[in-house]
Amino acid sequence: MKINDHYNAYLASLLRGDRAFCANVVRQALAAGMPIKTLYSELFHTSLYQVGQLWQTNQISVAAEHLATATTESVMSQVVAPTLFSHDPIGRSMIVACIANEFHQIGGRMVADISETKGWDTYFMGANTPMVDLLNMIEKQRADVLALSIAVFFQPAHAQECNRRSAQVLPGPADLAGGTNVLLGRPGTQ
Ligand code: B12
Repeated sequence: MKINDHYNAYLASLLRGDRAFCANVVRQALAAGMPIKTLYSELFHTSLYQVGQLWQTNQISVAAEHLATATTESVMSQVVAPTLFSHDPIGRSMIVACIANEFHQIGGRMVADISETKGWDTYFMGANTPMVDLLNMIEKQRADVLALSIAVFFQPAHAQECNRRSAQVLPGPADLAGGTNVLLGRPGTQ
C-alpha cells in the first residue's frame, strides 16, 4: 500500500473529523505491513504540518485544526496503540516529555511509540510537564534517555535549563531533543 494513493482522501477526512475513515486508512496500512515509523512520518506528520500551514494562512479555522489534531490522536490510540507493546525489550528506558507551557504533544508521542516498537521501555508524559516534576520523574525512573519535544519558539531557553538540570540527575549524558524548534546544546546529544 502506498500512502500517496490515500493521502488526499485522508487529509480531507481529517479536516472533517471523520475518524472512521481515517482509522480505516491506518488499519489498512498496518495490515499491509507498513512500519509505524513510515505511517507516522508520511501520513500523520505530513498531514499535521499541512493542517498547520492551512491554519497559518487562514484557509481553515482553529476549530478545524483542533478537530484534525484530536482525530489524529484518536486514531493513534484506537488503531496504532494496540500494536505497540509486543516487541522484545532491549533493556533501555526513555522518558519523553514536553516541558511546561508546551502543548504540542503528538511529536513526542510519536517518538515514544516508535521507540517502543524498537524495544525501549518508554514513559510518555504528554504536554506541559512542570520542570520540578519532570526532574523528580527522571530521578525516580533512572531512565537512560530524556527526550524533550519542543515545538514553539519561546521554549528553547527553558528546555536548555531543563536539559542542564537533568544532566545532574540522569545517570549518563543521554538527552535528546526534537520538534519544530530545537536549539538545545549538550554536545553530541541531538
Ligand atoms: C496541533 C497544533 C497545535 C495544538 C497542539 C495540540 C496537541 N494535542 O498536540 C494546539 C492548539 C494546542 C496548538 C497551540 C499553539 N500553537 Co500549534 N500547531 C499545531 C500543528 C498544526 C501540528 C503540531 C503537530 O502535532 N505536528 C506533527 C508532529 C508529528 O510534528 P513535530 O511536533 O514537529 O514532531 C515531529 C518531529 O519534529 C520529531 N520530534 C518531535 N519531538 C521530538 C523529540 C525528539 C527527542 C526527537 C528526536 C524528535 C522529535 O518527530 C515528530 C515526527 O516526525 C503545528 C503545525 C506544525 N508544523 O507542526 C502548529 C504549530 C507548531 N503551532 C504553532 C503556534 C504558533 C501555536 C500557538 C502559539 C498558537 C497560539 N497563538 O496560541 C499555540 C502555543 C501553545 C503552546 N504553549 O504550546 C506554530 C509554531 C511556530 C513556532 N515554531 O514557534 C506551528 C508550527 C503552526 C504554524 N505554522 O505557525 N498548536
